[in-house]
Amino acid sequence: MADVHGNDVALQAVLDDAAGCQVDRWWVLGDLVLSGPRPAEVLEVLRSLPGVEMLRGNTDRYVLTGEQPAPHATAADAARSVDLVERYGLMAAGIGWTRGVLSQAGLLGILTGLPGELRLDRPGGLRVLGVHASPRADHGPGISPGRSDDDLGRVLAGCAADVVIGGHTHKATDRVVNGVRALNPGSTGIPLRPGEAGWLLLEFADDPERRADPARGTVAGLRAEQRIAPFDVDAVVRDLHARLHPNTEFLEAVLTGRRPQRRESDDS
Ligand SMILES: [Mn+2]
Repeated sequence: MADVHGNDVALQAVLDDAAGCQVDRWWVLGDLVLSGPRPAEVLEVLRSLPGVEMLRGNTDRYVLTGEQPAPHATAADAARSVDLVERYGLMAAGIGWTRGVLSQAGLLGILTGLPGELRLDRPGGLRVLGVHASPRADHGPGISPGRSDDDLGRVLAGCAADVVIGGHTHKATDRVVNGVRALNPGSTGIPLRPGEAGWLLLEFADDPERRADPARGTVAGLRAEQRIAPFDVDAVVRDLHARLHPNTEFLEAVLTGRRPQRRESDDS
């Protein structure tokens, strides 16, 4: 999973979908808490998953540090534009709200301890790397279907992995670039298609218990199945209102698709 963004309804939909899939290990690739109405509940559920490992996304970093997406507006920009000041102020309010909820629940420390990447070395030699956006970066252009092979290949070069899985762009992806399989599960909590939580089911061919079926599209010793779990968008919107989330208006528009997410999103 990636980019759960504090959406407990979408998270539960994914877990319900996964219930029949014999998942024995979860990776959660960052942007765990910011934006949705239930950051504490999401963290509690995530950390209880079997074999779970999580990493820190850029918005998890914002919750810890108060930073906002670069490039920052200059003082001169801000002096010229009330809208700009309002936008930064609203973002700061959302970050502060999330930090407050997690502090109150005693869960902020979970974010502090998160690593920047995850690694898994399979018995058969397959090396798997989990990142938020791309190797060594939790923001900027990430793994997406639209990025050129050259561009993506440059970012993946030297990553010492056969498979790289990243989130951040919210765009489900399955490509092979310069022999590296690049995957993106799409976003669980703020999917591009409203109400369709994304996640990725991986099955390793070297697992003696469950041999992947070559006829089902195993590439580089791995079968990856993009899965979609429908969830109740209106329930999330109602909860944002009920919880007095400071970004409710903006998030309602994004979750319902009335306001599209940025096309080549740098900081989802
Ligand atoms: Mn992100």
